[in-house]
Amino acid sequence: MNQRKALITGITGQDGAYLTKLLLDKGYQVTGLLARRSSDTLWRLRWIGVLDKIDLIDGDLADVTSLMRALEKSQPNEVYNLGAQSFVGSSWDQPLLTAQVTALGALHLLEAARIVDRSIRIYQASTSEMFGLIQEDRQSEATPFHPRSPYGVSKLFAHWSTINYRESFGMHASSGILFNHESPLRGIEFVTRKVTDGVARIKQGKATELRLGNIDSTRDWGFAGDYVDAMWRMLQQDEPDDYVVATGRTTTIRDMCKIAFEYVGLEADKHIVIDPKFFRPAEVEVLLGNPAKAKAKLGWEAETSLEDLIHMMMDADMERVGREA
Ligand code: NAP
Ligand code: G4F
Repeated sequence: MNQRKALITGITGQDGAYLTKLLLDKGYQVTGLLARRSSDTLWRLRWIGVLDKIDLIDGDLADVTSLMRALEKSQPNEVYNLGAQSFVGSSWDQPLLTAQVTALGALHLLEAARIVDRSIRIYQASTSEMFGLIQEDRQSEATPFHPRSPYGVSKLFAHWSTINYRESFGMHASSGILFNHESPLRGIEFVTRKVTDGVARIKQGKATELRLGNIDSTRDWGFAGDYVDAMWRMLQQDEPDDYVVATGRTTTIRDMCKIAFEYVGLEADKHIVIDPKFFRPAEVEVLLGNPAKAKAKLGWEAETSLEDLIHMMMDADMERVGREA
């Protein structure tokens, strides 16, 4: 049988690293789209041990011609569109950039695939941020959307574009509505990693406080290593579809912090400082996913508890902070 080929946009991000590892372990030939940056963005691929096993092609989601060239060159069976301006907080400061990359970038990719090879299977990285001001206590594929940020609005455009290309052109384009997922490879700007890095610094005497915004919001957090498996499963189905991927448990930021502080014998209340700078113009107060469809149709379930996830991230950050001069 021919070796299966995958192209990943956003390969240098958290999910890109875990997905690359998963696909290589399954015997895929993996190519990544590499956006031009002035500094090194390959650290995650190095950390997870895959950098010398993949091909990288220069390209950018904002440049449809680069996407067409990447598809022509890599000739993938499957494309995973993970590339995005993915930080909600920045999306109010850079709404147009967010729309160009996160919304139009997805449409560029769909259009490039329609022109180059309609049989390519496409995964679109949709998000629970699209639920925003939640319309149901537990959000499923049938829950109406109400995005609360330029990022959420952009992702909703990409989500509906994916459905539209499936319905208009019969393309195998699926959308994973993933709830928050974290790991030791999470960007430092996101709250879990900011917390595990901050707690490690306090424990090692390199900081005394951790400045946060709204710690009363709740999130349904899972482990990125579990979630990339759901992405792959979606593209193995006979028919394309949309799936919520979540744990079904929601926790406040405050309680997530406690898990991290208690792991190293510290009290969260003594170190957390609330800083209005980190509050958002419009908050998503609660997210709680219903992953029943993913379980029934994909045979997928989250395997890692929030406690195990935060402990894993704490171990990695204690080690990283300890190595710093
Ligand atoms: P991430 O770590 O922020 O990675 C984003 C990736 O997108 C990076 O590789 C980044 O490249 C790339 N990128 C940014 N601008 C680009 C452009 N103009 N052209 C091409 N690539 C570009 O995000 P993640 O956590 O891995 O998430 C993966 C995807 O899932 C994202 O689309 C995100 O919005 C979505 N999502 C994430 C979660 C979550 O909880 N993690 C939940 C739901 C959905 P550089 O490294 O060069 O910046
Ligand atoms: O960690 P966050 O920045 O993640 P957020 O906004 O939920 O977005 C992440 O998950 C989405 C899926 O739902 C993805 F689509 C998206 O790409 C990204 O991966 O913030 C989580 C919560 C928010 O309520 C925020 O207001 O934590 C609150 N928070 C409180 N203090 C903070 C902070 N968030 C950050 N980043 N930094 C703080 O100091």
